[in-house]
This record gives sequence, C-alpha cells and structure tokens, in this order.
Amino acid sequence: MRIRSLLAPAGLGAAALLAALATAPSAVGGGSTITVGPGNSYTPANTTVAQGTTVTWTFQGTHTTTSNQGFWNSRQQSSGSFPKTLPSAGRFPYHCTIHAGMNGSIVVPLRVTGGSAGSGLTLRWSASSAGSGRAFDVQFRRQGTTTWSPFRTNATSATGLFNPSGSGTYQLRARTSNTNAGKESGWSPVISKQIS
Ligand SMILES: [Cu+2]
Repeated sequence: MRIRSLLAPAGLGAAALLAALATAPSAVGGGSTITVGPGNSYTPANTTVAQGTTVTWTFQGTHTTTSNQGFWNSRQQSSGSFPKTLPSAGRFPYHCTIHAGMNGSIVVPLRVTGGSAGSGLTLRWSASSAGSGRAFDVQFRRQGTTTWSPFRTNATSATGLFNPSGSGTYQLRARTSNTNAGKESGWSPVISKQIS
C-alpha cells in the first residue's frame, strides 16, 4: 500500500508527507494543486500528472506561472488560483516572470498498453485530439540503440497502434508542440515495453 509505506517512517515530517502525496500521479481527468509562494518557489516544484489533469496553481504572494513554451501564462497574480488542463504528453517547464530562478515543471507521461505477439502496442499521447495550435510528435527506438525514429510527426490524432515487425523491447516517448509559438514541450519520460 503506497499510503501506508509513506506513513510508516516515524521521522517523516508533515511537509514531506504532503509533498510526497502531492507528487503522486492523478487519475485521468483529476486535479493537482501547486502552491505558489510564500517565498519564491512552487510546491511541489516538479510534479507528474496523467493526461487530462487540471493543474491549479494557488497564489500566496505575487508571482506568475508562465510556460516556457507558451502553453499558458497566468500573468501576475497575488492571490486566488489559476487552473490549466494538460491534455497531452510531454515535459512542461514553467517559471515566474518576476523572480529569476523560480522554476517548476509538469510531466505528463505517454500511455502504452498491449504487447502480445502480432497485436502491437496501443499508444495514447493525448486525452483528446489536438486543439487549435497544438500537434504531437511520437518517437520510438529499439532498446539498446541510440537513434530515435519518428512514429508520428505533427499529428493531430490522440492515439496510434505501434506494431513493428519482430519481437523485442521498444522505447517510446512523445511531446506536444505549440504550433502558434513554434515551440515544443520537452519529451515525456521514456517508456520501455516488450513485444512478445
Ligand atoms: Cu515569483
């Protein structure tokens, strides 16, 4: 039990426990809260959420949450909250435009299911097909090789069947483009999956 193991260590303080709980991946369509301030920091600074999660920044001091690739911008806010739904895979770094060095990131993993012989892997890189100004890149490589190959480039669909000839272990990653700004998110964490 995850909760039980978090509670078990006697020395674990309440703040550390809350931080650990806050970074646990949410269910699809769920919520995740990030506290902005007090002080020049986001808590948690780095968090992983499922595709389609609404992330809400709550302000305790005058800051911004501003996506490095233009996916969102709260502009200056001193209280209240700023919600943003993140439908698709990637790593989304953000910062405060007022305070240099005040940084955070949100990671949205690719989802991979399947893997039995001949049926391939079903990849889902977004909770929904691309809205205006968005597109997706998906890449793969055989485990043990170094070069990534494109599976999808500037796709608008949310899913695809990855069915290479031959068994083996494949690595997969995806990212989201902000085509309005000509910028891309970072890549989602690499997922390794065996096709038997
Ligand atoms: Cu700030």
